[in-house]
Amino acid sequence: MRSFLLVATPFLLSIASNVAGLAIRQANSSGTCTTNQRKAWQNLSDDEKAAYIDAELCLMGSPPQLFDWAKNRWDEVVYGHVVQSNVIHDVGAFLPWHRLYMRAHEYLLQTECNYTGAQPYWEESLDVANLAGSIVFDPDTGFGGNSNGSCITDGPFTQLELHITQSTNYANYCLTRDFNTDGFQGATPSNVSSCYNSTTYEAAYTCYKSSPHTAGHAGVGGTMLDAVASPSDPLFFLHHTNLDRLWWEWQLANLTARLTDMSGRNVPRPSYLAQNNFTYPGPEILDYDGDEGNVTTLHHNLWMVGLIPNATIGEVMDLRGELICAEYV
Ligand SMILES: [Cu+2]
Repeated sequence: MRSFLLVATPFLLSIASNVAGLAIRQANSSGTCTTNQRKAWQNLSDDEKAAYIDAELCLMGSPPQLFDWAKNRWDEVVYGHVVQSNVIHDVGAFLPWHRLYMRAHEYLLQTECNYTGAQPYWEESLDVANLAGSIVFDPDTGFGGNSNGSCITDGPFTQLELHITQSTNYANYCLTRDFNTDGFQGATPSNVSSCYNSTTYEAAYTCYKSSPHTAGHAGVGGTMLDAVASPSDPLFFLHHTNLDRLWWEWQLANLTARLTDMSGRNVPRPSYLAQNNFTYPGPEILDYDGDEGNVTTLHHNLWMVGLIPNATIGEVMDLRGELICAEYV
């Protein structure tokens, strides 16, 4: 058993050693890169859904590339979130970090698993009235359904073996879900539109985080409710891509100002750290976050743990930039 104590070495190495990964940037002359046409899961054809699920299974079945302890590529994807859970939530970088993490996942599907589509999203507000009836849980075309806290028993991920928890990367456990209809209510259109009406980034990210973001985690429950290891449930990526879409819609409402509107803390509130048993982030990460103090700026570094090259918040602010290169359709 090994814990995840961060040391400066992997962080620095992951900055320096990713020259090959630069292909992720798709330079274009028009300044509007929209190669990744991200659709709602509800609007995918059965063939498109199957291609996405197959690519996820491919990642889960692929050998690791970064860490000697990892059993497969999925472990490494999950680890990227686990290892810095105490500095990517309840902070200004919350939305930008997860935007880049969604791109990392999408990019690995495309480059390592022959996936030709883009990252889909879960339009959760459509399912508030009937969470269990959502098409995303279809065992034949989707992610499998509720399991009331036990191992899921239907769908393509029933055999998924998970290895990483908050305290170890050598666990062996299963994917669980435990639906909570009340917990899902933060995804209602009225909650989403009250976040949309926020006038500053700080108000917006706080609102999106506490309403629609919490709704997806709490509504699905089980693994998704784990603040650290929730990316273990492949549905995480549809949920967070939807959240990213909401942030982008908010940016679009005043794009001139909001392509550069960044703020918030770099260190979560003590109450948030305590509530999740998170340690106070150490200098091995705070010294390299790119900001002078405890205020998040466009210079803030987003650490991708070697999955893809690191980037700054400034580089992910425009969804149509050469790094994310996406459009929500
Ligand atoms: Cu997260």
